Amino acid sequence: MQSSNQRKILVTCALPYANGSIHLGHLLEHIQTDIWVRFQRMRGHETYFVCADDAHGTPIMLKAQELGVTPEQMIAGVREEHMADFSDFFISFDNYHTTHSDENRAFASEIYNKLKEKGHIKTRTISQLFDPEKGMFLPDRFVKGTCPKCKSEDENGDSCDNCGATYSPTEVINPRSVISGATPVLRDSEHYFFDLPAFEQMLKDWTTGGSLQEEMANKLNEWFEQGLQQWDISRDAPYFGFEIPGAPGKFFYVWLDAPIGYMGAFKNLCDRENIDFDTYWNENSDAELYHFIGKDIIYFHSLFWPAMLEGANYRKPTSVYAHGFVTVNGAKMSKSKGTFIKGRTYLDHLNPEYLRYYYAAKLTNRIDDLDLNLEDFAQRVNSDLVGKVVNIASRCASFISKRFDGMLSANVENQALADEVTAAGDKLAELYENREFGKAMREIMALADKVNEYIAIKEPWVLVKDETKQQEVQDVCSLGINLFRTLMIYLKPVLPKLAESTEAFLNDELVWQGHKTLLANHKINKFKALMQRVEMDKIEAMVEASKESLAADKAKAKPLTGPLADDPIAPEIEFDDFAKIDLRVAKIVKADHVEKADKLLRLELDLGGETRQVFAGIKSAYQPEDLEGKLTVMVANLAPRKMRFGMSEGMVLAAGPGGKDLWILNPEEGAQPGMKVK
Ligand code: NOT
Ligand code: ZN
Repeated sequence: MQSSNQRKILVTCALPYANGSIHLGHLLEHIQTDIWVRFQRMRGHETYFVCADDAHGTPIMLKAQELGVTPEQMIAGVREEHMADFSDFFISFDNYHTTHSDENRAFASEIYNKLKEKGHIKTRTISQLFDPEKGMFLPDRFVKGTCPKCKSEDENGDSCDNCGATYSPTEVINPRSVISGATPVLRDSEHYFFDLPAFEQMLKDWTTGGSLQEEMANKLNEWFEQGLQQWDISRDAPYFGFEIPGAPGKFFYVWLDAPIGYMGAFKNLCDRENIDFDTYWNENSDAELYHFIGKDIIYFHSLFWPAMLEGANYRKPTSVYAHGFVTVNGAKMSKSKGTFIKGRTYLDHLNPEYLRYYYAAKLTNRIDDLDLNLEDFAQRVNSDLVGKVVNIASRCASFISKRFDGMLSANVENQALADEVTAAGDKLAELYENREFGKAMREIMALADKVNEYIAIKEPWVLVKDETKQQEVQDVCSLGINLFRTLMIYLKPVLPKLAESTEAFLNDELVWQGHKTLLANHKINKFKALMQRVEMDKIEAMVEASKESLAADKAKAKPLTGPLADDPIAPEIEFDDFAKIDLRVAKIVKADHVEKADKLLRLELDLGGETRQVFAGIKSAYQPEDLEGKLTVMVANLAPRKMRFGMSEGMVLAAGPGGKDLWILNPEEGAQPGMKVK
């Protein structure tokens, strides 16, 4: 739809780091933004939505090293995973790029060069902790030691969890490098700084002139009062990022090229789809630019970023919209409680639209935290979506298809009710526009209540028994279906998938303007169940799985190094799991070939009185006669397994990659069959 009041809107979400999975905290932001974007698109505005992985920095470099892959390999894999997660939550990006891209390198260099030309880049030598073993400067979070204030041991390099003090890593007593354990030394290096204070007046004007959230404007005023500081934008090699033009061995700090990544992601889209980049980014652009972010990164988006843009002659954001953090069941997301839930784990158990709706129902346009209470979540989704909205359709649909061949009536049975539901459109649009999604959801559910009441009073299931009331049945149910349709138009930004199924059912595309009209003399399709109820046991299974998936991750982070690096250690187990395994010394009393088996030998093992038969895959390395009489180690309490050749009653332990290189474990003489191996 093209009209004179069509807006041009570019929207971004914060860029997730390329070294971890998407979790329900990220998803609050992506869902919030996606709802807003889908709403704008439905209203006919030219709206682009871009995001990217934030791919640079020390933690990403180190994580890749730990995994024994290049950072490029790691970030490519993570980006694939992130894109799949977002797409399964119906986040409708026009582009999902990476900050490690040619576009981003070009913009970062260009912006830096412009700032430098204008004298906004300063250099200064600073002294920082350096890991002499690893040969690198240590970011604060990679230093640990004793708190200089309260003397608590093993505290962070920049703050103490015990007494809450903050300090510089150089003040830490007995500091050590988290990476190598070495004692860091102080070392000088020249750093590049962005002259933020030079932009103070511009930032003040931007703060008061724009449409910033009140809390954000207050926060900015606090920062202005404390005085703006120069910002250190360089890091020394080794660093995974972009080298600073004209400064060999110096790299842009990840936070410099992260926001520029918004431009890089959009440029990549522009090149692909022939969109004019400058329309959105030049100094005098009349397009709108919005960044949706979490409250923890306001400083970067409301100070550094507008100042960098101004200094490099680009437009500044129209606004920056911050949200609070997600808590689960009233507490910080916790790995041990299983409430640190990854997007993928959620998807393995639950419908993504439940979460989209629940977040929408609780979102305001303020920076408050949002609690995902899992019982309330189930209850809310079941009562609102299944019990109210979808219920309208399921109560009316079968009468229309069975009695009236799927035809909706030409009459409007209750004009006042129809008008009320239609009239809500303007107010709902305003609420969506202002990101008051919770209020919008409450309005919509109040309308759904009214429609349900109407149907309950009319009782079409009673009317239908009276042959003279058939027209009324058709009229009542048609109005019910029509108002369900209007409500689904209103809900489409939140529930795109349910809206799609509704479109198929109604034979009608749900467009925003459609809320002003009703379908008359219109044929609909057979009703199929549109949404299942949330089941509490699925939620419990998700929480359980979240405990597991994190344990597995912990083990993944500790692969072997050296020649066996391609044979990673299995996920971590608890001591209790280990204690379940009963290892015993066993004597091989007999060994034979097994007919038709290429890998197996049949062993008879003496466990100090008891004899077991075990089929072992060691034929490539041993002749049966060489084994007889030897001691080895077996898992004595493994449940017997029926194999093609007979029962296998345990397992013998062997080491090696396989083939000829395979050795059964061989306790020294003196060990007795049946002894426990500890
Ligand atoms: N990766 C960052 C984070 O906190 C967000 C970067 C957003 C982009 O997860 N930047 N800016 N400014
Ligand atoms: Zn302390």
